Amino acid sequence: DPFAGDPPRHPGMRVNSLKPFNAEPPAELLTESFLTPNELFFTRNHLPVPAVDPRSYRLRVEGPGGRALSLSLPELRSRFPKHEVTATLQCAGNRRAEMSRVRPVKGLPWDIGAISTARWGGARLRDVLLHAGFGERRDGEWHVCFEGLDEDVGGAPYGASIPYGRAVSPDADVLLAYEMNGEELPRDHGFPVRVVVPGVVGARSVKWLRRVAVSPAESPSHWQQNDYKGFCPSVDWDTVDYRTAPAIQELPVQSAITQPRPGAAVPPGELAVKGYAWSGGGRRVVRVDVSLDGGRTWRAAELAGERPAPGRAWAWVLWELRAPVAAGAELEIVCKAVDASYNVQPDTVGPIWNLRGVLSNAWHRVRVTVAR
Ligand code: MTE
Ligand code: MO
Repeated sequence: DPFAGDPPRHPGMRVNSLKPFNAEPPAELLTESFLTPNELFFTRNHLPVPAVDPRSYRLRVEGPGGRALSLSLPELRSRFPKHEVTATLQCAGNRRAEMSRVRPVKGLPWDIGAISTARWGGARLRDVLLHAGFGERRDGEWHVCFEGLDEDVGGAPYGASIPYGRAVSPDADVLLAYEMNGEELPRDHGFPVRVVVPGVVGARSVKWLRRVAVSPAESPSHWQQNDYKGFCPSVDWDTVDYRTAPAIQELPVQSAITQPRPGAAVPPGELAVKGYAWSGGGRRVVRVDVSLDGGRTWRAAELAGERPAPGRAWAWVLWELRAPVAAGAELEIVCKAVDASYNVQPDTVGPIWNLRGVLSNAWHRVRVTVAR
């Protein structure tokens, strides 16, 4: 069993697949705290968790125009200043289950919990690349490719890439993280070193990082080339051509209701509706609108979160709306967020449906009854 060496996990996680391990925290726990506790942080593994000996661990950095580095863990920690960033990671497949209700899609049936937030600590990727002699700018199209220590049966590692400009930008805060919420990285989240690319789809934040390579081409990995891309609703598995769509990087604006849960019977009186909202690319969430009547009337929710630097809103906001509800009422609670570019969420799933079930960010709807 290639998964026999996987670490123990929190029994409260909602498991979507055991081998490889894929799990999300229950929705009501997700917004209990601004930072997600490490043991409740959603886990998205494509392969078995590699067993890494931190004493022999080396990170290789290479590519044309720079010198090759081989960094031990103590070297990574001591040669580069530790930088801390609070960032939300979201899987491209978050809320896929809602898409499957329109028409079945291929992928793990994530509910609304394939998103979590942590305070990450590590070396800036920028500092490591500049130390290796790579420049602030590069003419033409360049990418920074990442490889994990986890390999498929054919020996191919998990891999992904980001554009060079994001990797070296001092404002993009891309980290080679060795800490998560003040602790060393847990094994499920990439021990001993992972990439954290704030504002970008989780798939690019490569865990168990073994190699960073500057390259004129995107990562050749399956997960960069033939997955994590969006398509027209009419494209099916007979007609899909992965070369025609760009790899997902920054994600669209997103929000969801974590409380109450669908089908709940809530007491009459004052109802507290809670949830999260987040947008990609560092775009701050400026407003969350909530409706209790299926979208006919709306009120703006109270937002709570950190005060981010402009264009660097890497973390979600948690929101809450309190409203009186009458005994016996049937409510359709709806939320939708607006980001700093006034991007909004689509009202229904149908027009954004895609065969892989990614980028599912329609208005979130939760039906509840108010008890008598
Ligand atoms: N890195 C490696 N090496 N292997 C993986 O399977 N999964 C990716 C990314 N990095 C993955 C990886 C995907 S799709 C996501 S959404 C995030 O890790 C999830 O990070 P988490 O498990 O820490 O939440
Ligand atoms: Mo993902």
